[in-house]
Amino acid sequence: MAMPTKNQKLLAWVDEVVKLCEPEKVYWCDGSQQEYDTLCQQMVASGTFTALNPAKRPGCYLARSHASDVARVEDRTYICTPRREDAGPTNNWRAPEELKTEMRALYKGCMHGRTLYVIPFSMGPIGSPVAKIGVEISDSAYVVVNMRIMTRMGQAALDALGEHGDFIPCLHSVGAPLAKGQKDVAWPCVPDPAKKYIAHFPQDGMIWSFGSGYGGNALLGKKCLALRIASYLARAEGWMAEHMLILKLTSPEQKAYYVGAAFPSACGKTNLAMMQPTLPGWKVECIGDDINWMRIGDDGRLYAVNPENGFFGVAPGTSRSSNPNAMDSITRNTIFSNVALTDDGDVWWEDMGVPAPAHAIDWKGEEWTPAKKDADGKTAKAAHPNARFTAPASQCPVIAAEWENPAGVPIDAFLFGGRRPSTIPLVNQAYSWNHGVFMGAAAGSETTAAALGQAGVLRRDPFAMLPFCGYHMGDYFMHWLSFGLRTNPAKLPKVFFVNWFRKTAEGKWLWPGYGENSRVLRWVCERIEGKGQAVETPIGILPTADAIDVAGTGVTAADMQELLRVDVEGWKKELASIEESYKPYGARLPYALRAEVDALKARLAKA
Ligand code: OXD
Ligand code: MN
Repeated sequence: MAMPTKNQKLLAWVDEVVKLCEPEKVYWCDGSQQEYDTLCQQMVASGTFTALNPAKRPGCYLARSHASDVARVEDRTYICTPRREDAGPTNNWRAPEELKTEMRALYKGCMHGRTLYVIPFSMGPIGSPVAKIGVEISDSAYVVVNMRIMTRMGQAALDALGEHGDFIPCLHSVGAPLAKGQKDVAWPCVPDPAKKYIAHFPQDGMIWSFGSGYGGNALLGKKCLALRIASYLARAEGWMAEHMLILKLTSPEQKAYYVGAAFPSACGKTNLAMMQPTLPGWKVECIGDDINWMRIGDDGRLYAVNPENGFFGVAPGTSRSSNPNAMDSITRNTIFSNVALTDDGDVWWEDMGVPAPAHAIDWKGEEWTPAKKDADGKTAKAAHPNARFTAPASQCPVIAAEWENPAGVPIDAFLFGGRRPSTIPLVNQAYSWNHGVFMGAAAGSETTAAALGQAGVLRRDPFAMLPFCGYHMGDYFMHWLSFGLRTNPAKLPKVFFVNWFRKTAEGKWLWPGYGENSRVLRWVCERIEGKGQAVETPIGILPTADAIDVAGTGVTAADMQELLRVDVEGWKKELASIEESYKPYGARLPYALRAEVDALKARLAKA
């Protein structure tokens, strides 16, 4: 058979994996629509997919995963640097050769009875100088069709790789070989969570995943390649791979601004990325909702590319009021995972903004009514809280015209944030690049009682990269700081810390959020222009009481005062907690961050 590539490294690697995993068949993906349709139909026939009602959701499918296989498994995620200390205190580490030996034994014969798919893909627009080619080998057709939406997948990526190009090998198996004549299940995986592995070998530029078929565990271009491996490469090569949305904001004067924003998971990144501003004349367009690769351009500014091609968004909570543009992106050609199936062949999830159906099939494939209770007596969820939609970015009604620009877009501002019910103001501009890095390093989110059984527990998630940094976090901070030396700091984005999640002592939200966040973004733009009513405070540059127009929002002057208050006692505690969070980094914590702590302490002491 004529091979679709002459790349010897790739051919040799596929050969080696075929010998190890012993699949029944090998199939090279071309990325065509026909291939996608055929695989989807095969999955409908095998029970993995349910085709949704074409009159309601044309070209859409629903998959239900195994109950053990519903989310990223951080405790089974490994960064396998040769030396433990290079993975750092925030990553699970295994010695590379030891884990390879352990995993090779698991991979031996693991694809019996299955097809091995070779999935060439490009992270970043094909041919962009910043794009990286990966090749995923997987025994999951679900992975193939999701990768076709999330990446530029198929022959075009192989052609870009060429005969001598290099690629990042990504090996994935659901870990469920079939004996002769054994009938397959709808969602093959390794049910025991302790036997799933998401392994990264940064020095080899290689990813091995075993036992899970869901999300970031299996779609290896996303968190594994575009964040963990890419962050490692970025440090070595002098660029940045960040867990950030990228948005374009256009003012009524038609001036465009580009913003990168990093928030921990579940803080509304996808909502902000395609927000509908309530401020008249302002427009938000989306460039990406999850990952941002940046390089310094010839003019000294940071240029950002979204390496992805689609959205893998959390469905529950997505509604016409929280994110109308996401709702419009998923009307067609979308794969839904672990949402509920309505009797008329459509999908439903909690907080979708439409009444619950009287009857549905829930994410477990069981009968569901709004009265259904779980074993613990709580109302049973129809959709899993981590249910997802996989939708082409091109279907977003506000995708920016330049979203595939191979050179990227020049970033004007970075936002960091998280869910912080107290202390942290609505918006706070950093005094300097280093102060901005200090803010990013201090990002974190407070958990809710519902999620973890303990309310008000703050989890630091520096730069929202805690689960995604492929090396030592202290070195990562140093890498961020180094950009203040790599280019003229005046050319770097201005840095802001935002907090849409402030509450009153009684637990009421102080800020309406969603489209009203455009009011904060306007102030950010004013600051970029060197304007905007602002006051220098011990913690940073805050808007004056009337700098942010809240007319018509219901936010009172007293609310605004609270949202912008410098809570000196709260900040003293905050600083102690930040210092505590630095401890694990030891000597690899850059001195510049300690200096920022000391400077802030001194400013607070005088307040
Ligand atoms: C995601 C995450 O899935 O950050 O994007 O968890
Ligand atoms: Mn994410």
